[in-house]
Amino acid sequence: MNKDKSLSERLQAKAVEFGFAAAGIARADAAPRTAERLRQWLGEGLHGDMIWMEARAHHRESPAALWPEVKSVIALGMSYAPAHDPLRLADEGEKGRISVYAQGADYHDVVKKALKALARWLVAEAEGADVKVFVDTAPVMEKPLAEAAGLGWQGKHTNLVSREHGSWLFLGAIYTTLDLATDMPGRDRCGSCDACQRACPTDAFPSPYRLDARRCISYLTIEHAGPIPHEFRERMGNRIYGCDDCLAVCPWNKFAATAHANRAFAPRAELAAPDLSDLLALDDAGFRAVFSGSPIKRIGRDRMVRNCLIAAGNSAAAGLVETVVRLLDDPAPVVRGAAVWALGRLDVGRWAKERGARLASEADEMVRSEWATKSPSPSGEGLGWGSPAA
Ligand code: B12
Ligand code: SF4
Ligand code: SF4
Repeated sequence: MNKDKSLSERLQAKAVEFGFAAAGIARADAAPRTAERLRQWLGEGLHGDMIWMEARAHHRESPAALWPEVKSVIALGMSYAPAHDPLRLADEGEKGRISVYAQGADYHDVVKKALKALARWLVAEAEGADVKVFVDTAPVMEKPLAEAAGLGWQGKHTNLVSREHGSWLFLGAIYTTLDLATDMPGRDRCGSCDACQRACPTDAFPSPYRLDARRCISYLTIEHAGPIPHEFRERMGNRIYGCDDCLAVCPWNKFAATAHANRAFAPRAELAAPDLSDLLALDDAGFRAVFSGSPIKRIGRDRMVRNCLIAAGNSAAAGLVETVVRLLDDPAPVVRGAAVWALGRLDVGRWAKERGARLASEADEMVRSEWATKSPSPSGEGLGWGSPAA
């Protein structure tokens, strides 16, 4: 069949007009190993409690399983390349670190709007075309499809890396019934590099190209609802929403010009380097006011305050003690539990005093178990942890 090459070319030029930094086209069946790898990942339980990954796994496995009429996939990338080093706040314990991707506008909204505009253009150009647009939340494997469409390759950190935009692309996809001219797939250019594997603070890669989400700080701070497992608390440092470490160390980022970044993702002043003390003071209404229009709003106030309490426990900031003590009375058990841990790290004497006053009246089993676990101070001079308190 003689495919309309000029339509593919015009489509890619139009994508740039709508704010995308990268666009490519693949046949809908161009990523055949994806289904098996997804099944293996889910089978090993590496998705933790993201049960929504299992729920429509059969649709996720391939574009045709979701939509049998699909012929081509248009993969799109929108750049959020940061102007500053994403790791620059690592040693500023009283600040919370929000992942670069979440410091500006919600990418779901920005990318979806641009995808819809591009899809409308395509339908107007090619009579009879049918289209569906996806970003993030649909049962679509965006990374292998983007690789198949030539946007880059899935690096050892499992995200898509682009020669031009490094690790800083949001992905989206348009499925269409059109049989479009395709691009060459991306080629793996990781070589012998293992910078991302070494950078991970929680050893979340069982092997290159595979992520154990249950160990990933992005999962723990965003997707995981209960208490943060003890094993990861210290290693979270001051990361309170997502994590950039494996992305930030990738050598291909040096080609990522911030000029291509969509301005909607520029950091909002209050999210670039927030004070933990401000975030710990948020109630539900305050949380909604600060995080409206941001992807962070999805996790809700309790999970955010839980994350900030872990960061407070790692901060060695005596000035946070009174705020932490106030949160021992929070209505949400997950907040009270994290406050117990934070206090034990910040002030062992105060922790012992508060424990005496509160343990007897604490009804929640999980919070009781936090009081029963001794907490170390950041200097290592605490009571030692892991064994029941005397
Ligand atoms: C679930 C999910 C998560 C989970 C799990 C991440 C993961 N790696 O699967 C958690 C919550 C941890 C997460 C974290 C992040 N996420 Co996320 N996430 C998703 C989501 C919704 C699905 C991903 C998925 O299908 N995972 C299932 C696994 C099995 O698929 P996979 O990662 O592609 O696995 C492949 C490899 O393991 C490979 N493989 C397996 N074995 C082998 C062996 C060899 C030799 C080789 C070569 C390959 C190979 O094959 C698998 C299939 O392709 C996508 C959106 C979407 N709908 O696609 C966003 C998405 C992947 N996330 C995104 C982002 C930005 C992030 C974070 C950077 C956010 C942050 N800063 O905190 C981190 C990065 C953490 C990391 N290192 O991956 C972007 C990535 C953009 C890009 N350039 O790639 C996406 C595409 C969202 C978007 N629309 O832009 N995420
Ligand atoms: S996002 Fe952070 S915790 Fe997750 S794999 Fe990358 S470096 Fe590790
Ligand atoms: S840091 Fe190195 S190994 Fe990891 S994705 Fe980038 S090039 Fe590949």
